[in-house]
Amino acid sequence: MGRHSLRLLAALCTAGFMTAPALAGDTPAPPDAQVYIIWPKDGRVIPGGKFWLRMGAKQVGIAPAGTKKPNTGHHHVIIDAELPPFDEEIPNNRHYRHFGGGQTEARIELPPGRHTIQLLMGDHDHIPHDPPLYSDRITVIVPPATAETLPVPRAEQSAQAPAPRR
Ligand SMILES: [Cu+2]
Repeated sequence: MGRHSLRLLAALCTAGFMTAPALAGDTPAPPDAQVYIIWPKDGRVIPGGKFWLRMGAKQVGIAPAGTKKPNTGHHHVIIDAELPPFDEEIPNNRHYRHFGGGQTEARIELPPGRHTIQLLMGDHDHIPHDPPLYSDRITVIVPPATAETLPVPRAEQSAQAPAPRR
């Protein structure tokens, strides 16, 4: 749903024309809670495309999936995709990754190109909170593979080559 239709819906609800649909899950978000990407920074160029994503949360605790504890949730990373519906379980595929173990950092590998990254917190059932807790969406750039970013650089290969016989 676009921003415009949301606004229209909000106006209609305020006017009392209809009942508000479920736009979020049933788990309340703690007041002033915040979810944010610590690293990488927006616009970062990442040669090789492999990096540790560092996930931050303020005023909300991290708990493994399945643990029903007030004011907690677990991280999800959304890669090259939109925010999902807020009143359903967060999808689980290559665009939506769950960190149900309560992880706050994760190894990510991206192919060359521009990619968007965003965090969304989910409750014990993987459903976003009310209101949903998500980070800004950032963009990272993975440059095309070069000699420097290949697994075994040329310099190292020649260093490993057998020494010439005397
Ligand atoms: Cu989840």
